[in-house]
Amino acid sequence: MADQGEVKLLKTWSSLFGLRVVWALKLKGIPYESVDEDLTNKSDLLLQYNPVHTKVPVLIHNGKSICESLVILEYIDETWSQNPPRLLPRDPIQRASARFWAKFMDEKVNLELLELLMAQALPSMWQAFTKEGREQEEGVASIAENLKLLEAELEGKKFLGGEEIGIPDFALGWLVNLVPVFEEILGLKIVDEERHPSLSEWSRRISDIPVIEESWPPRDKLVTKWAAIRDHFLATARASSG
Ligand SMILES: N[C@@H](CCC(=O)N[C@@H](CS)C(=O)NCC(=O)O)C(=O)O
Repeated sequence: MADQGEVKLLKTWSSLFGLRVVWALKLKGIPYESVDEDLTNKSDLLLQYNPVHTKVPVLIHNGKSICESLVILEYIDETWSQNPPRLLPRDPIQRASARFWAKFMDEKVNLELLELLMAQALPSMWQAFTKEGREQEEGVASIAENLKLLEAELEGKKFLGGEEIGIPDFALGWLVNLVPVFEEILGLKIVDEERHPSLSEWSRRISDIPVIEESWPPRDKLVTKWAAIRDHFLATARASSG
């Protein structure tokens, strides 16, 4: 294999956006140095290499930085195009579709799940806090609509990208691990075998990929982290109302 140069990845232990990049690098067999950031005390490296958003992940390749997980995935695919798997299809219409679904994950599925977890908590949504039950039901209904769209898209397909795993699968991949964590904290079911057979099958297929299986953050640690985040926001909202 040609020398891949110096590759460094800034991430955190739990970042779902960081995981996308870890999977791409590992599946393509690209050696890299991993640097875990503390986002409460951002390193000079992070501030220097992602001055616009100061967020992880950041890929640093031969001293140049690439930011935003979906952009990084495309960079990896183009830079190491000889290394399988190909993360974006060759065919322009399929490429467009892969990008469409990756964007859909970020704009709809991922964001709405995070909002559901935080819903009553954000100070701007304090009004909604008093209507906890209905707000939550509305959130769940909206997520269910998006999951229905994904279910239809996945029917009869191995991966969202087609026969091979690709960028939209990476974009949705965290769902396999984090949704059960959110379900546990909120005490409700979001994805189930009966309503989402194709999504459930896809989840198992993703989980069975050794590189993905070995890189999940520990579940207990995730439950503790997300429960604490939610509690923190709820407490802040209560304090600002009182
Ligand atoms: N759209 C970005 C999102 C990245 C992101 O939200 N990263 C979080 C960690 S999961 C972060 O660095 N947050 C720090 C901050 O908001 O200051 C991507 O896809 O890379």
